[in-house]
Amino acid sequence: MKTILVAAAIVMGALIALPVIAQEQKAADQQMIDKAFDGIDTNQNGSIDRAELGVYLQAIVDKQRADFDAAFAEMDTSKDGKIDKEEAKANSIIATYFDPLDTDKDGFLSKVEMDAAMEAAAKMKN
Ligand SMILES: [Ca+2]
Ligand SMILES: [Ca+2]
Repeated sequence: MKTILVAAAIVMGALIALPVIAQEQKAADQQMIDKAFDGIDTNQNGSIDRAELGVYLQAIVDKQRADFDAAFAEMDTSKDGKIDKEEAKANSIIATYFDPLDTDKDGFLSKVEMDAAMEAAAKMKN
């Protein structure tokens, strides 16, 4: 189980970390931070409450999911909705952790298996 979680975290990182880091670097620009703050502070009262933060974090999760879906679709070159070992070769990390991620051992990584890996990795961060 622990191996699966570690593999999941690494795969997650491979799929979504790079764009997120790029965004954080851009956010270093003060203007971007102000803009982001205003974007989160939807009622424009100068502070961010729990509900506003919740909406913002949900948007990040949704974005990550969209990125994940896009990454999955890109890897699935045969468009059969699952990643086989040949397709996994496009990402050396996923290729390396293919077996632990293939929890039902059918020789394919389904979206459900990749989703489970993503959720396990998200939980591990908390
Ligand atoms: Ca496929
Ligand atoms: Ca499988």
